[in-house]
Amino acid sequence: MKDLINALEKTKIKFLIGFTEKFKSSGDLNESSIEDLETLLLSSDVGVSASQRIISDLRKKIRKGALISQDLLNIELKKIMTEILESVEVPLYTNNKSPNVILIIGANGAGKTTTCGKLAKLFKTMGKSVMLASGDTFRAAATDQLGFWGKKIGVPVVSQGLGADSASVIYDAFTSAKSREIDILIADTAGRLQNKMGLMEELKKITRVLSKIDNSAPHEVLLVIDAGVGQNAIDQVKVFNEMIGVSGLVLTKLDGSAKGGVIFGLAHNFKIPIRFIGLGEKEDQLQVFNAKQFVEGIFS
Ligand SMILES: Nc1nc2c(ncn2[C@@H]2O[C@H](COP(=O)(O)OP(=O)(O)OP(=O)(O)O)[C@@H](O)[C@H]2O)c(=O)[nH]1
Ligand SMILES: [Mg+2]
Repeated sequence: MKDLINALEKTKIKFLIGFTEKFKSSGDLNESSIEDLETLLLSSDVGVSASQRIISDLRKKIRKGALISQDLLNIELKKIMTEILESVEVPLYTNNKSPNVILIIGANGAGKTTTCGKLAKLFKTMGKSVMLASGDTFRAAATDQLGFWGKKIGVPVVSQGLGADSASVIYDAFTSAKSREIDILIADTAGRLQNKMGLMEELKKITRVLSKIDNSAPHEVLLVIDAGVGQNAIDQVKVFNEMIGVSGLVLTKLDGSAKGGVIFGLAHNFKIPIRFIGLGEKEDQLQVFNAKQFVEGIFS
């Protein structure tokens, strides 16, 4: 919880501190302070529709014009915001397939490779056997980067040379993981934004090839999103979900970003489970998403 509170510091300053100051000056919850709150939600990257939902839920709960304490208001706000996030608090379930295949996708620099390493660590700690597949054959250092994580965590990494066919690397990893009875195969992919259609075609090919071996694979398509991109996160989810299909989200780099409020927009707009959150660069700085703790983190 301490890690989460620290990571959410900037998001909190932007939202809660601003809100407390504004409320103090107006004293009661009237039309103008409700507008202030809505503006603050918008400037905290919560997004239009999620902000409107929060405000309308709040209006229902508190009789307009009623003088209420800041504490009471915070309690109601926390409840509403927790409800939004709870609708997407669905932990990643791994079945007893051997292997479960988790495909990691996302935009350039979102934190995919780092998340692969952190996830490997998380599953290993749970007693699962893990294999990593380096499906990013586009960037020279990508395989080295994943290899570094594999060594650090102590899990095998399947890779081929630069320019190799990404789908064939992941296909090979799948057959190898199957024969070695590995529990979890985590496949990294490239994230080049400059060639969006090329990337989407490559990702589609990967899912096609995987489903040939096992028609339920990939068992999870995890879209990694950098919280720092703010509202742009909404577009990223839309595009990847339409083109590939996304079963879970990872929101990274919450530490050091003041735009963590975007999580409410993601939850409200898509209802796609948020599986994990990234709170730093280190191997143990990935947490299973917990709605209550997240909101506590902002309000603490
Ligand atoms: N502070 C912080 N940094 C992170 C987090 N996750 C990843 N990073 C950093 O973000 C940078 C990019 O991470 P990568 O994992 O290489 O991102 P990627 O999506 O694989 O990037 P490409 O493969 O180039 O598309 C690295 O410097 C990571 O250490 C996080 O949760 N917090
Ligand atoms: Mg990468």
